[in-house]
Amino acid sequence: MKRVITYGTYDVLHYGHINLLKRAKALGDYLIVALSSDEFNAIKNKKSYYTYEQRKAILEACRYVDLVIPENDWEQKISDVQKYQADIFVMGDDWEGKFDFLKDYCEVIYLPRTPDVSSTQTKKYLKGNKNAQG
Ligand code: C2G
Repeated sequence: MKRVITYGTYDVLHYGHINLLKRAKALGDYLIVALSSDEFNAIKNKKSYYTYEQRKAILEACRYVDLVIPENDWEQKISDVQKYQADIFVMGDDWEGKFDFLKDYCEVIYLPRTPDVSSTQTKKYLKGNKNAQG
């Protein structure tokens, strides 16, 4: 039973997120997503459109996700890997190298990001349309 863990805000879920989750799940049998809390998003200077509970409900509906846990700070990854017995830590390669300290505890894999899609871009587009509709 190979367990995979990944972290993120996962706001306004899009195919880039799904592409990451799909590949992460394919590396093992069980995928844990540590989902950034609204408070941690503030620390990351990210304002999500959906609340933690809403983002959690959306992720739990995703076929690739087995468990969603809260991500409250930058310091919890080592204890998470130990607590949830993760064999593999996965992130998009915009984080390449940033979490190599976890190599002492599990396999660390950075996967290529899906180009040309982001929650920020989607939100900007929708905002523009709303203004256009007045
Ligand atoms: N991602 C991707 N392709 C995109 C957008 C995102 O592969 N076009 C990946 C990111 O690399 C990340 C995951 O999807 O692995 C979630 O993206 P975000 O919600 O933007 O996560 P982030 O804010 O980078 O949070 O402790 C780690 C942080 O919580 C990571």
